[in-house]
Amino acid sequence: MNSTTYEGARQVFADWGIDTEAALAALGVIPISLNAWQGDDVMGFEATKGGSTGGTQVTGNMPGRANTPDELRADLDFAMAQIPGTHRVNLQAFHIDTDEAPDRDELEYRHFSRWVDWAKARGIGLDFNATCFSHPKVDDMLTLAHPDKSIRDFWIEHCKRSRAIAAEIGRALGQVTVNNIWVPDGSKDIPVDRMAARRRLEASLDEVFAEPHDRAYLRDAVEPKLFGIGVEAMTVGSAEFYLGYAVRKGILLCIDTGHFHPTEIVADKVSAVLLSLDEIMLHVSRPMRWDSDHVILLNDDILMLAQELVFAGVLDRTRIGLDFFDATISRPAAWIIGTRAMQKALLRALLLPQDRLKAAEERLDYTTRLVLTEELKDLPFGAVWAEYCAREEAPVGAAVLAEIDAYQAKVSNRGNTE
Ligand code: RNT
Ligand code: ZN
Repeated sequence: MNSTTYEGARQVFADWGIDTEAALAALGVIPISLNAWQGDDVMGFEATKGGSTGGTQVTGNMPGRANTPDELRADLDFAMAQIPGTHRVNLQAFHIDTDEAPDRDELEYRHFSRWVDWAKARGIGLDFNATCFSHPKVDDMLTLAHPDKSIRDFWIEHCKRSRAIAAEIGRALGQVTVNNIWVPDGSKDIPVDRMAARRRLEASLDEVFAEPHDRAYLRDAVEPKLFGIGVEAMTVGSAEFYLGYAVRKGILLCIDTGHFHPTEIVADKVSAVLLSLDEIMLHVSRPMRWDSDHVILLNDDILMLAQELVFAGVLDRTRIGLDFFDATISRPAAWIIGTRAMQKALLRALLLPQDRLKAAEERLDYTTRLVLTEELKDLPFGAVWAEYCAREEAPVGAAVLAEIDAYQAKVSNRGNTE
């Protein structure tokens, strides 16, 4: 049997007791939330763009950055056409689409209604993020935990409005929108009153989350981080801070795979936190030596994470989003590579003989477990992926590159303004 064809591969998997059709059906209903900010180099569309500061850093100068919401939507349309399945788009509050010039504490739903029209026309969901960086009121890397009440109040108002806007987006689309909050707050050098800073962040968040919204349309998420440039000594919103906070409040923890010590295995955290939380959000990223936000690849970290989601049976409690930004390559290519890598990892996990592996582990037969996991690496996953892409009218192999090259040629006269 020729396993380079789908029929051949289907038989190979069937011999292992695996139904490739069931795997494809499962993969087909997993939406991935594409991080819109990959398309505009995390700059947004506000009247004054300060560039990306406050803990996010984009490098590279490939022509073709999206300088307007229309350009960003066109790029997302192109990228999504190269990605099999139906996905979502994750917006930042600075991705406003309006002729007005609202500050972050003045944002309203109407500043985003064109995004909703676009999403509705495509039948896709949207997610949302408060944007607590790249703004003059990020003072000394402090926002919600700033000692000055007027600065805290500004960001509290921004985060409240983000939640309200996300809830209204969800209502307009008839489905859940996640509003995620990440703040850069921390200290470059060793602080002497960590407790005070953490109490301020907690009190600010309590105000942000005071207003109830319909869970059918809004889910709240909070995103911890280990450290950032300029906050090397302490991040106020650390992993422990937000895990406790999310458990107490019954909200989502947003696990960014770049926000831990480089030797930590993020896949290991999924089962640990989902015993205490209903749902999690993921920002799948690729840290290289630090939280560098490289485009995700089909590497061991992603494979292990996808396998955890599948084997732990928590796909329905996990909202998968991406978080990377690279301006050294075609920006839509980054979404295409990254999203497809996540999907390929999920497909591989869905094509594994889960029951057999778990049974070996349960009887402490680690020899079998290791022989199987290594032998399974040779299964013809690629043929099943190619079949999925063909059915979804998405390209595979060199055709992906041809699509990207043709699109990049069209947008390269845009110029990266500012
Ligand atoms: C920063 C966080 C945050 C941002 C985006 C742009 O370290 O990961 O999620 O990357 O909001
Ligand atoms: Zn993130």
